[in-house]
Amino acid sequence: MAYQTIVVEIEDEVAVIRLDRPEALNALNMALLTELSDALAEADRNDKVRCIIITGSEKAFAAGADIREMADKSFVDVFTGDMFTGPIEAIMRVRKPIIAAVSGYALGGGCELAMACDFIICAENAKFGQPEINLGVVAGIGGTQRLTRFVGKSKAMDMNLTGRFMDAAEAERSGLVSRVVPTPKLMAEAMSAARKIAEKSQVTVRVVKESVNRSYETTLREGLLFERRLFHALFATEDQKEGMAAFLEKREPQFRDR
Ligand code: CO8
Repeated sequence: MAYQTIVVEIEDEVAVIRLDRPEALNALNMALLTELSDALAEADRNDKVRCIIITGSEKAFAAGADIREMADKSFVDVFTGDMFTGPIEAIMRVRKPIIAAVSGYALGGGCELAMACDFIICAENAKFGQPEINLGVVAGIGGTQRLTRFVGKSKAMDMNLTGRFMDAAEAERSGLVSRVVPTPKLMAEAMSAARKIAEKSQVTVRVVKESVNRSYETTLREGLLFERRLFHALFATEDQKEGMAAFLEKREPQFRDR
């Protein structure tokens, strides 16, 4: 499918979705968010895709929601239109793993988009922030909620109240990102992580994603029960037999996703 604001490439069973509005530092306008939702749904359906990467340019992952597009909207416009709800829910519906590969600015909705992915790998030049307060608004898709869970209350308050940016080293120290890599190596590292995931049993991959995500939605006791039952259930798969047999026979497993 031809898109105007994103570029999608599939390589080695990995769909790379690149945000592509360089003139606005990949600001998230409705056209981009709609195309991103469509591309994610398409990648989720495509049997040849086993992992997804969302990335931007070297200068910007995304500098936030498009301020030009939002500036003149009224409360009624954004409330009745339920602004941004559809696209962000479309991301949450994707069952395949999504890696955010972040270089440069990930601000406002850009930081929130990265946090809505399953994990973030960032380049040394990355800068994360929730500067909505400078515009007279508040974060709208997770900047006060997901960020608080990732980095704790103190840093989330600091970032949302002062609008300051967090650099890559602080983001890694605080648990916002899983790894920081040299800027020129960002895509190679993200692809390597995605390829590793693509080699695993896709049944197990989905179970991992569901189980980790469940930890955000439930109590520890319920989450542990959910995890244990999924662990038990995986003994019904051929891939569990293959994985354990391969270990004992000292060979690489040949998973068949069943
Ligand atoms: N929206 C629209 N255009 C933008 C945005 C944006 N968020 N960010 C940058 N641009 C445009 C600039 O207007 C400029 O365009 P032009 O050349 O036509 O004037 C171009 O991109 C380049 O930007 P700068 O000249 O400002 O580049 P600098 O390198 O000087 O500065 C910064 C880079 C620091 C990133 C700066 O552009 C900036 O502060 N941008 C705004 C960051 C921001 O406030 N983000 C939060 C937006 S609000 C938001 O995200 C609400 C989230 C709610 C839910 C979202 C769901 C998706």
